[in-house]
Amino acid sequence: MFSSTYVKAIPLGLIFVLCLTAIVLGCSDQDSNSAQLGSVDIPADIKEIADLRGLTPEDIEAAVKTYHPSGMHDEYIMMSSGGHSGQIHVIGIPSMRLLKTIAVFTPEPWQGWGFGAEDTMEVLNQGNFGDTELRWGDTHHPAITETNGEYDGQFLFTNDKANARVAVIDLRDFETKQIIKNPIANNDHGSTMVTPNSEWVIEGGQYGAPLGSEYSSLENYADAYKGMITFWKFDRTAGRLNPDASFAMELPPYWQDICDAGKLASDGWVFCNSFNTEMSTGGVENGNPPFEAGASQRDMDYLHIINLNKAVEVVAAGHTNTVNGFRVIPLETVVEKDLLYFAPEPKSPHGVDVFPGGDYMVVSGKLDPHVTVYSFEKILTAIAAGPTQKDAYGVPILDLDDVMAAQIEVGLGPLHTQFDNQGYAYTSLFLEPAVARWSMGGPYEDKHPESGWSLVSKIPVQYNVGHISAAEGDTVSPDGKYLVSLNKWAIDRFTPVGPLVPQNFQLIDIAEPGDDMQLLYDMPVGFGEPHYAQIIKADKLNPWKVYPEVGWNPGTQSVDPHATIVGEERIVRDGNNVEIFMTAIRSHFTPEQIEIKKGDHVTWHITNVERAYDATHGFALSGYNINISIEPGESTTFEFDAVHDGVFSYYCTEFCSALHLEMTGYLLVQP
Ligand code: K7E
Ligand code: CUA
Repeated sequence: MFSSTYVKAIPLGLIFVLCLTAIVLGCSDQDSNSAQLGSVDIPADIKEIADLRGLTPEDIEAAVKTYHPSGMHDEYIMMSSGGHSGQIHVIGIPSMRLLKTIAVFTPEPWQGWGFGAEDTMEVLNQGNFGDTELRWGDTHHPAITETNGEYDGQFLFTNDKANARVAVIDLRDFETKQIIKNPIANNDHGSTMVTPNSEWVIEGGQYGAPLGSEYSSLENYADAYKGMITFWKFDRTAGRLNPDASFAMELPPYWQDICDAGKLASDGWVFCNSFNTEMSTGGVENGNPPFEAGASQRDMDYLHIINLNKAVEVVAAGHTNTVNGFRVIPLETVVEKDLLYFAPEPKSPHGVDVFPGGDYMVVSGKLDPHVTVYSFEKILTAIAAGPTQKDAYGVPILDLDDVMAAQIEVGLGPLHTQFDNQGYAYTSLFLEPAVARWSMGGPYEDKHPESGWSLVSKIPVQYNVGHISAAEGDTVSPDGKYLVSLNKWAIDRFTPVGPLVPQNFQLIDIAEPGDDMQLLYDMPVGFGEPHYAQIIKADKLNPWKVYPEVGWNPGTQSVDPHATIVGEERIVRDGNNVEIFMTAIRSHFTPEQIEIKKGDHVTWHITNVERAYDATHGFALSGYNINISIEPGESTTFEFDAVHDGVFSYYCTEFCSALHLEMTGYLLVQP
């Protein structure tokens, strides 16, 4: 059952479980008191435990492949979208342990995200819509920064479908540093895929609307409503997206869905699928076809093929309009400058995924049992030959027969595709539900010359899979080994917890070729409904253990001018303004008594002067909605108006030492 390389990779800590496997699998026929695996004695009572729990040999093999004894780290890390939790979840692979939830669009108390700390409030407020403080998001597609098409583990982007926002997370401290509200759109979806060196972060639109949050009647849909794709310029040194160097393209008001960046052979191009090319506007209550019928009438929608490099030139030459202060290439210019081509794709498609070599792209038609593979070489040839068809907006339409490389019948409800290192692609099948493994033909055929483009095998999943994520499975060199099926429905998989049921992440072993995929683990996801996730080799991440210097401001990633060192703690009064310079160290805040007057404006700085790994202090102030996490070395600032008189305790929320309960103080507010 184990390949020899697998056994070599199993550390001694797993021998116990391995022994169990050996017994149940019948690898050993020793007497009932002990058995042998190599030179290791196997306790016989292990078999009894397995029998009692009703575990099969396959179950035990799965346990051996995923069990992590205390202290063992995971080989891979999965960055999962958090769906409408608005956060990112960091999950170890293959143990499927939740390591952290990174607060992004939604306030989160443990990280002190959005409860006073100035740097966190600033980031959340960047994402406001006018005066409305948006305090949640719907994250769909996280993207790790890439160098030459490989994850480099430096930054992570994600989108908020609900409000058309994009966030930047710095993977040195796993904290969100920037939220950008798209100035021309109110929702997005094909986001945040990156170009192979992460110069551009893609934000494709979803539901057509007038650009810039303008009003227009739905009767004007075809003229006044637009699709869009925004390209955010990433400044890696600053660790921020630069809106002034960014731009958008106006697209026909079809509903752009998912996008992927070209790479290698197709570097400089971007691909988005679309639906509702019917331009249905719904209105079932007025006797119109409902959206789900109105938007599915045509047999074909359009794969959008976008020449990004050329678009950048067009922007540099100044051929843009300005919408809400943001540069937009108008649709006429998009057409005139040959920035956009369409290729027909089977109706109401969902995923579009670029092959590791960038030479093919695959689209799944949700309502079609095939995946359709397009050849980029053929696309270029067809463009050069000059397309003869155009859509109503003048966008050239390539002939499907001219650009298609293959169509493979994979099963019902195909959605998203990932890749491995064995020449296989994997497509989620929402309706079956299952994950299909198919062999990639063309230049990938040398891995299995007999198969060509064909379905190889399927593994059922529980249930209704959306995205799938394979280890480095959307890079130029996928790793294979593991695939996670991000299932929407769990139904009977876990102990019932009321009508709202967790999602189910299922880990699948894809190391063996052919029809030998194995389900290893179910992880309940009781925090929003994730969409996409990316799995990065853990050793590519190099996060800080403590902040580099005492007094560090994570907002600026530099020492804060208001950082306080031990011995310089003080309270400074200037009229009604009170400024507090505080330190935190096990097990006291200094100062411990602060007396102010009602009506004072308080600016409060706290520096955690610890240098020990994990010596985080929390800071909670009753009555004022202040709750902060101060990690080792961090300096933080918060401000408030002393609107309540009375006696308020502040205390440390992290059990940091035996005298943690004494890590407290009094804020006395005189009437
Ligand atoms: Cu849910 Cu990529 Cu937004 Cu498919 S998307 S599942
Ligand atoms: Cu610091 Cu408890």
